[in-house]
Amino acid sequence: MHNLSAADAANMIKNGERVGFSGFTPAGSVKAIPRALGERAVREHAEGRELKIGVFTGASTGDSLDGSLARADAVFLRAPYQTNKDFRNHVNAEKTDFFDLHLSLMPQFVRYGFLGKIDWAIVEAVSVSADGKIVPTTSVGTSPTFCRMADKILVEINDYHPTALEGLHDIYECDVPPNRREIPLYQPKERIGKPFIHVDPRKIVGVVRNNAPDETAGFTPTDEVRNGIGENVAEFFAREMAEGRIPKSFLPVQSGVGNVANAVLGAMGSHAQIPVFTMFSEVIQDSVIELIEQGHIDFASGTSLTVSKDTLVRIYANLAAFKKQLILRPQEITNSPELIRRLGILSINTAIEVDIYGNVNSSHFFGSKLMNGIGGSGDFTRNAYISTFTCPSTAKDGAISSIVPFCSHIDHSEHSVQVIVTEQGIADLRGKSPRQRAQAIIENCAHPDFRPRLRDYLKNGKGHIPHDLSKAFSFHLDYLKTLEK
Ligand code: 0RQ
Repeated sequence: MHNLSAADAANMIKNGERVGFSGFTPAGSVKAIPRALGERAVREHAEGRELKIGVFTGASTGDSLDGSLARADAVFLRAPYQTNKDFRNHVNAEKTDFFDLHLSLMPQFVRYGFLGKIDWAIVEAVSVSADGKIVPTTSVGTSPTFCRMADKILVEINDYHPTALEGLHDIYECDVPPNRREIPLYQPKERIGKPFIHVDPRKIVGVVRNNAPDETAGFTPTDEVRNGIGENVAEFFAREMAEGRIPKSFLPVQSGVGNVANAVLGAMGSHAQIPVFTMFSEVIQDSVIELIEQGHIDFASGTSLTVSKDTLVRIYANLAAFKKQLILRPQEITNSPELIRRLGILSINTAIEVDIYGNVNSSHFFGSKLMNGIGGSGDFTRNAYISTFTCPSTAKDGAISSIVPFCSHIDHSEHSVQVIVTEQGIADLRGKSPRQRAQAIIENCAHPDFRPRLRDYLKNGKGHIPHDLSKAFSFHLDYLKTLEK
């Protein structure tokens, strides 16, 4: 295999090319090559030559990729989910085009040709063999499909991760309609694919070596509000089980990313009535590993191991045992609507805001500013056995209600969202009309300070969904006015 420096590899990429990078929130994202590409773009731009590429990934990547390329103004288009501050600012300043999509769709969008020709796949791996077997590091994401569809492949071997990771991954790709069949997975623990990505070795243009750890953000220590949300979620699922709507053996759980999601999972694990459970999720966060260590989770299926450095050290110290309880798959499998329905997943995702009729905004502030994106929340919400959304009842130190008359952006509609949980309580929306839903959300989930105003809104609205369009965004507009002062 041809060894290259990161700069040599970056020099091969031409202006206007489309690149599929490994990486998922941001585990397993390539680092050295995109950083070198960013540095090259700065030089090229200084000399008046354009260097901008199309960036496609599994989900969010680290600062070496999204941050470096945004700061170098080296991206003409990106999809899907991102979490980088500089990249987000770049998108919100309209300096680059970005579109978001359900993460399960990413591999098939590439396979169906919806994103144009993919020129390069650049993937992080622990090993690559002469016959083209690539063993990924801490995530799978869309890498198998990028590698198959791209003309050329660059592999970034990362020595920070042990080669003993081989065997952690289960690589399976779906076929193209009309030949597509069911995904033959009937239990989260089953294996259906290969432990490596198998490519035509003639497509591998070179190998770059690196040893930088994943650029995973840490968690802020949990607080009373997040713990309250967690306890309410755990209480809700325990009650559902006690009342016979969830089987006594429980059902597999999906949990989103971020501080709230981490706290919620911790509370699920410590609830006395919730039995040992399995995760069928996309992201495996710190709390999942802690619950495996404590015996509350027996198995976790995901597409990324998004854990802090300390947690990764613990996993690697005990890797043989963890490999029996963890599996990493492509995101079209972890987030597959077919599998989410079949396995009966209990989904827990995080909202930025929720409206009184049950629509959820997970991705934009005040209708216009991108935060991270929808991620896999839509894949799970639309297809879950029970779909729940959590958020604190207020944001910005209590200055704005997270429960609003009408969401300023809608990612998940009232037709898919079943349960809302804040630190105030639980609103079970199943089987309720719009007015009944509004009452449940206002009385159980809204912060007491905002309830009178929400009650007035509902009282004055008319029709099947009682909206008053003149006041639908009044909460947002009032908050924005306070910022102008
Ligand atoms: O901003 O730090 O500048 O004040 O939003 O809020 O409380 O740290 O929440 O880390 O749990 O992230 C939805 C963003 C929550 C995340 C979101 C401001 C708030 C703060 C973050 P500041 P917290 P978390 C999994 C599946 C995508 C959908 C999903 C996310 C910042 O969970 O990206 O779950 N989800 N996908 O102040 C104004 C409001 C606000 C607000 C919060 N109502 N108005 N600002 N904030 N509510 C992901 C994948 O699939 C990969």
